[in-house]
Amino acid sequence: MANELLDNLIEAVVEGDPELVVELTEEAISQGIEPLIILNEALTKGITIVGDHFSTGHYYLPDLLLGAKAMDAGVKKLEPLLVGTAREFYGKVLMGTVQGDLHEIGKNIVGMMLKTSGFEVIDLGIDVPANKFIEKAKELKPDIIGISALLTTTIGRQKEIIELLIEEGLRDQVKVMIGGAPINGAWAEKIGADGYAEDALSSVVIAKKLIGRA
Ligand code: B12
Repeated sequence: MANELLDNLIEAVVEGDPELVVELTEEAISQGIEPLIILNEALTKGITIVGDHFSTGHYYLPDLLLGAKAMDAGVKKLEPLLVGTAREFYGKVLMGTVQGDLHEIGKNIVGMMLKTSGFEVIDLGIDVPANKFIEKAKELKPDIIGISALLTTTIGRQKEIIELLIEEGLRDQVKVMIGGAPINGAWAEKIGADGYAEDALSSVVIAKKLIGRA
């Protein structure tokens, strides 16, 4: 039953149907399925299929948008169940998606999980210029800067931000954690990031490691 429900939820994201996603997410919650299972095994799987359909030319941009809206509707239903369980304060994280990049779902989920786990998260949003990260880092003195990029054409911005931090003499005052679908450990190492994570749960592990609390 649970599996069938999760399969239907995947399908509802693939079909870009926010109302159905909300309905099925509520049903999954009421059946006692763990929110993280709903997130990882249904919503995220659904949006990944949407991306695959786009790369094979079966879906167009409006389909991507619909898929994103559908996923977002489900995530909003899960959010109250995921937040507010932390008992300890770990530190401050400044997050944003780089300039030229409008992808925010993954960043938002990472931010949500960090909050749940006891971090204060300041979200700069999407399409954030490198100098905005620097300006805000000076003003807010975060422990970690989290930089998201989803396009191969925008991941270079992560490098730019790290270079600016060095130029401004801030690099040793803050840890840098990067992420996004095209990001891997080799890229993180190449640009001198302190850490990278491929999903929201490992972001929390890495963030705690970076501040020496893992
Ligand atoms: C939804 C989506 C969109 C939506 C975004 C809506 C929104 N509000 O976010 C819209 C429609 C706007 C969009 C637009 C475009 N998109 Co798009 N999009 C996607 C799609 C289908 C899903 C992305 C997503 O939300 N995934 C779900 C989340 C949960 O996963 P995630 O983002 O990877 O995040 C996880 C990890 O990466 C990590 N993470 C993410 N950020 C961070 C940050 C830190 C600090 C850490 C530690 C971890 C971390 O943790 C997250 C949680 O698990 C992907 C396909 C894919 N497989 O990624 C394409 C995809 C990224 N898009 C793509 C493209 C080409 C585009 C467009 C250029 C299309 C066009 N022709 O206009 C535009 C670009 C717009 C722009 N300037 O940004 C390509 C990129 C190809 C490439 N190699 O560069 C992809 C891969 C699709 C494809 N297969 O071709 N897109």
